[in-house]
Amino acid sequence: MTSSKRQYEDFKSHAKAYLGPSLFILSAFLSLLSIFFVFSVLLAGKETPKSTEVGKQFGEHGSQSTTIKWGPFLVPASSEGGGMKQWVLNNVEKPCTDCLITFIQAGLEYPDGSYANSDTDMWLHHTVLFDTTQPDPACPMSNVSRIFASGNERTPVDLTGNIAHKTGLYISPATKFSTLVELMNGSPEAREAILTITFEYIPGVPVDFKKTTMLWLDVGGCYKSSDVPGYENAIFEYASEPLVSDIAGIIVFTGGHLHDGGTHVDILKDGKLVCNSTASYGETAGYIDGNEAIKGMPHVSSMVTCLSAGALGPGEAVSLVAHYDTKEHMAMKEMDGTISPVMGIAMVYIMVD
Ligand SMILES: [Cu+2]
Repeated sequence: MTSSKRQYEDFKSHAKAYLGPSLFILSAFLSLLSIFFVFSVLLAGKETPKSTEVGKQFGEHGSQSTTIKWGPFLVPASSEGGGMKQWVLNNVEKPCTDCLITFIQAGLEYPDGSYANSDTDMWLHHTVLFDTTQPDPACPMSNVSRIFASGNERTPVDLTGNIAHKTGLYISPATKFSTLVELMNGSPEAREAILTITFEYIPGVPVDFKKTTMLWLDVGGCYKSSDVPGYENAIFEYASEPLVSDIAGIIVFTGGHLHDGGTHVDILKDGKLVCNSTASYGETAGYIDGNEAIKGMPHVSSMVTCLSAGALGPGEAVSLVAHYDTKEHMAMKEMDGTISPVMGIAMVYIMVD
């Protein structure tokens, strides 16, 4: 194994080592949610001025599109901690207040504004947006609510189904946001990167609009990490526990998150498929690896999302099955050559009746 290969493969193992002790202290509370608490002291970066323009949908309701940038974050060299680092920014700027957020998409760029991705060895490994004033609907013991997340595939979340659904996430004057950022740098030098999140929103709540909530499904469950073992040259799957709804509404958006090696996430209602969220690899140049050790390796570049997955009533359960085929798609590896842990997550956004 070359040293650059070793450095590259060290990313995941280092992340685990980095997380391990703190997570141990917090006993079994091993979800991304827990990372929020553990690293809440690791404040870093500053917000840069946001730009706002007229939104692409619901212009008649005064919709606005705004991109908030956080950073720059100095992401360490690959030789220092595998190039992986996490930050949590507390009480960050909200895109709007007393408004409905209808669209969210994360991105990553360098300080000069150019695109950052795996072709230049800079990963938006994960970001999670929290409302710290609400309990999590999928995880009632938690007093912060996950409202959006993205991996490096940067899935756009359009809650309106291209204006088919008059809905959004309501942001009250009291709502407080926090942002978790986890970046990965494969370069031998520390480099800066900036997280971007683009929001579209409507001021207020127009009379014919309804509010949306989100259920987070995770093969790791509510109080455990989604990082579960991966296997080489194998077909395997992980299922989440069913999550029973206590609300009535319509699933207006859902889609999955997998790591390399994943093929699709089945999202189910009472055991019946409502969304087949398929992974695509290497669709654009940014998702073709530029690291010498694995140059040309395609990474997950998008997940199919479902913009209308039917009604959900009280007592009905949603769940997911994450499918992997590491014969078909190469998975990331640890330093010892074993396959890195994998994830299976889906966000299920429900327009509440
Ligand atoms: Cu992930």
